[in-house]
Amino acid sequence: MRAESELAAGATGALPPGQRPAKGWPVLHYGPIPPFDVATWDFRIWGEVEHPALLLYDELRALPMVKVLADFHCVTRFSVLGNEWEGVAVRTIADLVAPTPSVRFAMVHCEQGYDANLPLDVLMDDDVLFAWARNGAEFEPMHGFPLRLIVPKRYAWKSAKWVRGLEFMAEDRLGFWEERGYHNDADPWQEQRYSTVSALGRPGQLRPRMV
Ligand SMILES: Nc1nc2c(c(=O)[nH]1)N[C@H]1C(S)=C(S)[C@@H](COP(=O)(O)O)O[C@H]1N2
Ligand SMILES: [Mo]
Repeated sequence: MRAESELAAGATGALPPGQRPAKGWPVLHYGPIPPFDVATWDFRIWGEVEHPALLLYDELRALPMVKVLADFHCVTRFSVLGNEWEGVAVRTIADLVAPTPSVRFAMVHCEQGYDANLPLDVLMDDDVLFAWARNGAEFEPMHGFPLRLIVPKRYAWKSAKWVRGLEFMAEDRLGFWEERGYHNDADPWQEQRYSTVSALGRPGQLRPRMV
């Protein structure tokens, strides 16, 4: 297990442009909260890999655990600073399946068809993890239990909740919000919020729904 301090650089404590600190930890997603059944849940890893894998819940939780201290920035302008995430490093998952040299992108697949795409180098960053707990407490269902991706250096729609699959890909494909006008790269420090500007000269109107 890696020491927390080694990974503390994932949190800058600073606000990217146009962001404000949230009160608490807001809940934001499209659609209903999916039910979780430990008996039927699994996590599938496939695509351009040598050894496709299927992890059951207990198998996931038996993998080596990491903690990452990192900030969280939603495109709707709230940020949650200084979270201690707990879960499994993406590297650990990748080592199970051995991605082929052709892999340059990945898609994270979630319950109910939500998905999000990332370049391989972004996914493999040291502060990216598949998480199940924050600040010492397992997520409530609304925050993505039993498993969500955390990508601290990208807007939080890439931090997909209720993950059920990871697909390694040679070519890029757009995920759920990327198809609906959000920026493919989504770097909050560069304010890469939307891929298009509307005729009114304002950013696109698509917004996640607050529940
Ligand atoms: N499966 C799924 N994951 C999702 C979303 C979603 O609609 N469905 N919304 C994203 C968005 S836009 C944000 S800001 C974060 C919010 O996470 P939180 O509710 O834990 O704060 O979840 C992301 N992950
Ligand atoms: Mo978001």
